[in-house]
Amino acid sequence: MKKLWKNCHIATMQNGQYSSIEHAAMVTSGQHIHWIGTFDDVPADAYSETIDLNGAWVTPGLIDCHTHSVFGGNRSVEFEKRLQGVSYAEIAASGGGIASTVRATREASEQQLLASALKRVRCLLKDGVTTIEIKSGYGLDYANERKMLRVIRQIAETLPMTVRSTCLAAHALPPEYQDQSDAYIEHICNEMLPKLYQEGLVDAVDAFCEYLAFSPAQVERVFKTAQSLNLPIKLHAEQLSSLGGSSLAARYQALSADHLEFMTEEDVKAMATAGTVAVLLPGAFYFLRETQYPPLQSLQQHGVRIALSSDLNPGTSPALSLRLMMNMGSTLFRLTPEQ
Ligand code: DI6
Ligand code: FE
Repeated sequence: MKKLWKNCHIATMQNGQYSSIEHAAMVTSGQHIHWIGTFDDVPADAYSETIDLNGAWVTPGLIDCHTHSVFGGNRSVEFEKRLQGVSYAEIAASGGGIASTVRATREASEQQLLASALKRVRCLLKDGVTTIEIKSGYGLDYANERKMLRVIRQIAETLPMTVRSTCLAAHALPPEYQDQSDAYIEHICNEMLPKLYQEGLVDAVDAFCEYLAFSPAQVERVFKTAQSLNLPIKLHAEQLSSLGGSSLAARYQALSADHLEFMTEEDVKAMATAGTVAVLLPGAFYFLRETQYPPLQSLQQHGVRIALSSDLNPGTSPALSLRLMMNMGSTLFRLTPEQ
């Protein structure tokens, strides 16, 4: 049976030009769009239902390809500290930052994590997101990474969205491995990742390549393991310093390298050649009051494809709207609305 949706604006992208249909209407049957046009031209037919959209916009479903939507606790205290001049790196060095969310996430039950994550993901869904990627990375041991990944699978079963899970066990050093980062990487590669993959909980692998997290050599170990499991990879790279993580990601044919404020021209060329997508995260840029801009001109000159994402997380981007990220992509990064 066909349904008629009326009283909306419809976003169009014909011939690469963005435009809209005003006073629009849409006819659907099942999951398919059957007809789109102005209300005056609606084909005469028997409609099982007429839905008034009250002037809403109809757009393609948005994709949020980088989120940390599952976590325990919150980091409001750190927000206050940062306003007093303490940096993200200093907070991390004193046991706060990711480590504080790890403590809260380990303490939380699967049910508690699911309940709090669903609230956040529902916000994104209401904002137009129909596909979401969610990372682990606040468990940092087998049981707690597994707990997070299981919650991600449950989100997929609960909400009418496409949900992809990414294992980010190499996000930070867990307290059990203090001063033994190589040993933790070995543990990820030999134990955690293969097991979690075999349990069907992992769709992709990510890591945090940064001076306060893991080195390119350590990340490469994780990439090799991912490759041996045939899992796609992505990387947090060049967010706070330039380590060449994005070039490394490109060498491993990564789906994307994300953040990229401190990337070099060489990194840009490597990503262009590999077809690795540049995921820019204006929420984290804004929230950290970053002053180093990702090299947009260079990315565009070399034809690197660019995506925007929320990076939804409690520390550097407590953002629940991808539309706001689009706005920030324009106001902060000078992307045109069409781009
Ligand atoms: N970069 C980020 O922006 C998030 N993780 C990462 O590697 C921040 C995660 C956090 O601070 O909790
Ligand atoms: Fe992130």
